[in-house]
Amino acid sequence: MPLSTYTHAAGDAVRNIGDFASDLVAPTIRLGVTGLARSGKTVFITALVHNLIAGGRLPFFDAAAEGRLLRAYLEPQPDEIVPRFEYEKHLADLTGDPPTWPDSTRRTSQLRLTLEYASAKFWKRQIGRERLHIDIVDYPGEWLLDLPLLQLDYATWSREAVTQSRAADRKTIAKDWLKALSEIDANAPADEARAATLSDTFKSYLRAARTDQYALSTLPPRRFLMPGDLEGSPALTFAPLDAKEETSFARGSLWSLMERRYEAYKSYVVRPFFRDHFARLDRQIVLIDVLAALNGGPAAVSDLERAMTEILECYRTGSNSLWSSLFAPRIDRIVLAATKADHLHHESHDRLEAILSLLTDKAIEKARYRGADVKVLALAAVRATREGQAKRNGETLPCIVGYPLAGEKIGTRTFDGNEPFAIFPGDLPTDPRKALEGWKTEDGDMRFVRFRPPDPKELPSGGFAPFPNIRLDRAIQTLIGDRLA
Ligand SMILES: Nc1nc2c(ncn2[C@@H]2O[C@H](COP(=O)(O)OP(=O)(O)O)[C@@H](O)[C@H]2O)c(=O)[nH]1
Ligand SMILES: [Mg+2]
Repeated sequence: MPLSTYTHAAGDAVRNIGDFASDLVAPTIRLGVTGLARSGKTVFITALVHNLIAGGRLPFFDAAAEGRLLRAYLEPQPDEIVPRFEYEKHLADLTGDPPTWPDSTRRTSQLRLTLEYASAKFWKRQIGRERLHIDIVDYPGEWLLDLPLLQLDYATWSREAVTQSRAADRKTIAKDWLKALSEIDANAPADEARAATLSDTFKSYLRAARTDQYALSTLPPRRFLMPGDLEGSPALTFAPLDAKEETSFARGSLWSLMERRYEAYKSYVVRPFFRDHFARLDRQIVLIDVLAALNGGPAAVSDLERAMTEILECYRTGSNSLWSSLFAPRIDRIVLAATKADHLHHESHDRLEAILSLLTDKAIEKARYRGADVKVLALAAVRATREGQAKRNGETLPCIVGYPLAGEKIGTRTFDGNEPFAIFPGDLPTDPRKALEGWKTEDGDMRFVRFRPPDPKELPSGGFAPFPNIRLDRAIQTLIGDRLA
């Protein structure tokens, strides 16, 4: 048996027996990092690992603050067939000259970080060091939205999908799809080319329905828009059909081909993801780009709210939950984090947290009730701005200073990525309900230009220490702090 498999299995066994670390087998914690596309997963993982390995300043992470975190290093991950999270490459991007944000990724990946620490109990007596493996699993939040499919058969899913595409607000974007659908006889003999064309038309409609990254919530299957390594495989080449009055379909009909593929999608794509990845997680952080949604207006906010409710539904672990009969999830701590808080002045960070709390209120109540601890935070894994003061109309106002990315616009000005600019982000409303109803300041949309990552050469540390961040340490403390106590 390869050593990594051995340590993994042994780690699990140890956890079951009790917290019992020895030099031979270290316990393992599986930490899930998820969120919708562009929410900041890659940047978060890179910053977290960099801070722990390079000894970043993490005052609210007890083990680090108390000097008990002795060493952190990467080790080969236990799951041989999951791609490795490309930490070195992402870090090289962020610390390059000029620094750039890492490429976007659309699949799951994994990284094992090992911590050596002294437990608080023994620290004063200076005895022993213990180890903890942290297996960090990065996966698209969109995939969680497929969970309800496991309970739907093809006929039911088809009916719902077709009804949805006929809804008033979808009619225009669904025009081509509805036309193609009306020309199809579900009982006609199966034809590969026709199945493929129909599936493509359906996917084009889904893509169009996604006005931007947030309008996702009612459009499964999610892999259609985020296929990862499965692009083009039969399990992803299906579409709903209109059964009309029909209730039975011939073997060899288009309907039965589509039905088979839909079932294959559930069995070979959705179910294994939940069973092999999701159900094995111990702790979870869900990253949420609340500011982008606020910037997109009330429709974007309510889409985000709906998507978050569906995502959080997956973490309900009680006996009545949607899927406790299918798997036995064991996540007992969840952090919901509003990312990119460095776009705001620090006075607004608590307000951002309040907005996220409100947005996820009902879903959190359910999760709490079911036994998981949930904490809401605003954070910036990599702080791309610094705070300053600037004069405007004779008044001194708090502002943030950063380098807007090349091509970003403020008013009539287009940036080239090399000039710093002071921005008045405006305060978030004190009443979070106001923010959800739509929030505009006198500066209109200029609050959320995207910034370049900070230039290591300009940091006080000269680039040798990890990037500055906002509340990253609190996230780490909540996610793993108790395991280092
Ligand atoms: N200012 C700022 N921007 C961030 C931060 N984290 C992510 N971003 C921005 O969000 C984009 C998407 O982040 P990424 O980690 O690739 O998202 P993912 O798709 O969830 O992995 C990045 O390219 C950055 O522009 C942060 O902490 N601060
Ligand atoms: Mg990513």
